[in-house]
Amino acid sequence: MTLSHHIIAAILTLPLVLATATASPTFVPAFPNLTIKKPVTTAILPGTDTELIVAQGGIIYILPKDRNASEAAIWFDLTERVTIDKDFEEGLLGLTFHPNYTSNGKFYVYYSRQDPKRSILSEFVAIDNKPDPTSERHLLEIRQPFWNHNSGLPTFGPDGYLYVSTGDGGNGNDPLTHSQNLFSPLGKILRLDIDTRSGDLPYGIPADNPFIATPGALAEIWAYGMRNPWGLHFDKKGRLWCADVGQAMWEEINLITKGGNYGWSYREGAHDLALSRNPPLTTEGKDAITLIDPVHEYSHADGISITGGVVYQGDAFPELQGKYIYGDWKSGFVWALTVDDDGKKISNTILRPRNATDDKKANSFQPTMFTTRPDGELWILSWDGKIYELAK
Ligand SMILES: [Ca+2]
Ligand SMILES: [Ca+2]
Repeated sequence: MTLSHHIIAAILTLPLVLATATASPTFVPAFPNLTIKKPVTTAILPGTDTELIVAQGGIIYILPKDRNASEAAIWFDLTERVTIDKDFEEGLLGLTFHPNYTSNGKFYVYYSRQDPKRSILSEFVAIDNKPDPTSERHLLEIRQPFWNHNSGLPTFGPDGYLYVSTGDGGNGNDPLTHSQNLFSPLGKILRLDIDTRSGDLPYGIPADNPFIATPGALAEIWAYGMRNPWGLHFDKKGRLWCADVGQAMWEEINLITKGGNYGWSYREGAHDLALSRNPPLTTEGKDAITLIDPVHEYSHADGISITGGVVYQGDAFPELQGKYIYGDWKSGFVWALTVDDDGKKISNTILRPRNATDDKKANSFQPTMFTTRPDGELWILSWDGKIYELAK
């Protein structure tokens, strides 16, 4: 073999080496015998190694330790309070724990009620890690004009404030133009100080909320122009990620900044929405509105409804470290997005290919949420009630 043969051999070998180094993980059922109907999210019970899993119908279960378990114990049954007209998008949609839960026992849920149709953000208190059903304190009751786009998934920021996304109220194309309206709590990310009170409110308004001095604007608003955020996640760097479900064309991922306008329903993704019912966009002068484009978008060639994710910080898959893992509820695609510290997209790679066909029965994998478990690895919840994890 000559030197040039060696070089050719080395070149031929190179792609194989690279392929090995970047091999995608596989997605395997983590609890083969367990089905949790419409899982929405998981949460770690602070101060313990217990994990909870939220079912959209209104029950919070304890995730079994036994991977062969076929049943999960109930931690909190909210079905008497969670009332559902359309179970596709209504129900129990969020759970998060107070940063000082281990001393005050407080936790927060977001759920649907009817007559009138509304979304409720409530505080409960757990005593010795057992929820006290008499402890409910309503923080927000947001009227919902339509059954869809209720968003949810409250989460605490590193600043100790509670963030909750609300969705535009529903129907299609934001018919009531809630998202751009600073008088409306819909189509927003709200930020509350649940440890204080402002006036008669059951919570406080953080002094640095962006619209606190804007006449008529809701002081709770942190960011606006959202459609139906599904997944609100603070990463270890303190960045707030928000996946926003699109209308008919584009699915998007945003990095949320204070006071930011994320475009809906002037724009879907980074594209003007022809059916926008908003007044003409003012782009100059003191009333100029600046719309913030998503960090990343994908078209409906690749899916139909984004499922927001988390930045991976685990050890088992070093190649995923620092990447935002997310997917599409319908197509079953899962991707890993790399964004630099300035919020600029570097790459977006496929971790799991699309489902083989559009037949839902044949393709049961439909991610509803990506969550982080106590060991830093991921759960991937699926609409079929199964919980998946990554495997090599
Ligand atoms: Ca709604
Ligand atoms: Ca947007």
